[in-house]
Amino acid sequence: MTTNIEPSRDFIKLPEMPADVFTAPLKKPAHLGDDWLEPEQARYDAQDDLIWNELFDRQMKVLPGRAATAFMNGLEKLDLGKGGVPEFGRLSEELGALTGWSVVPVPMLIPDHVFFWHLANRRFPAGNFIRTRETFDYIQEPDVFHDVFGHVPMLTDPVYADYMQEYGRAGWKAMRYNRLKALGALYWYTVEFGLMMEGADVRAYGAGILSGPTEVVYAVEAQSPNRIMLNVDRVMRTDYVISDLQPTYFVIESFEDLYRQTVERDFDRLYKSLPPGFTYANSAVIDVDNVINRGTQEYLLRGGRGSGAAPV
Ligand code: HBI
Ligand code: FE
Repeated sequence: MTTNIEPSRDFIKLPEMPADVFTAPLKKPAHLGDDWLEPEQARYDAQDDLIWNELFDRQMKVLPGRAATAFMNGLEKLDLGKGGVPEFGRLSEELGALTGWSVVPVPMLIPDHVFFWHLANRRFPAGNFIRTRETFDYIQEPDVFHDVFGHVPMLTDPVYADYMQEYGRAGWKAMRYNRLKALGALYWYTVEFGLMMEGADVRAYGAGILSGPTEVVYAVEAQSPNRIMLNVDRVMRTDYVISDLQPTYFVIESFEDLYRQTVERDFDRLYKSLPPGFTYANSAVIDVDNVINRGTQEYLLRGGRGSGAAPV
């Protein structure tokens, strides 16, 4: 059964969630409204700022030559290395002048429809906390370092900025067809774990890659993973793991190409023909793929995370 509520085309109002759309149950803290926004950014102390600075320095040792030029330029434009956790007000002002995006604080993972709605309005929801020393290397929930260091520099690129907004606008349709997992795969393989060509080189632009020390090197240089040219239709049928290095990365030619592939896609047609689950395993290489490197999958065959296998 489907209900007939459609969001207004401009997404000014938070779209109502039809009762027959299944989403993960998240408990909203009592002090927040329907937009899930914190009234103000958390205050960070000297210890927190030190954690930010150490995380920043660690990334700068591995990013040059591996991160996309757009990302490195974004870091510089926004001056994210000037010490400590950035203040969202300043960040939003600078980002706003460049591409019209802002950065807004949220307490934790927020519901999909609220997340999409903020993106559709060029607001990037960022975690209102920073990891501790105990969780320095691996955290489950996206903190301010992942969200701001990983995602925000990319939003200084005008075409990428438009892609993110289109992604948010596309969310509503995916929910109505109950195909959120498929659209989530697109986010995963682009915004979080995307690679791109720069001349003859492969570089990383995905925030999940760029905000940690290990996956940057693995994604760009290791023999294990497949690297396949991105095809939106194929990617939305591909399973993904969230707790280990990726068996496959998808590579774009340019942000223009990514934007065009997404806005030109007839999502109604796609969702109608898409089975509820995923068709392709995350390590699969299929007939239609334009393969750049076929991976050995050695890292995962040796047991992956926790096995002591080297990310080669
Ligand atoms: N909430 N804070 C936060 N950050 C996210 O990246 C996020 C979210 N809620 C939902 C969500 N992402 C997913 O809908 C997308 O990853 C597809
Ligand atoms: Fe992220």
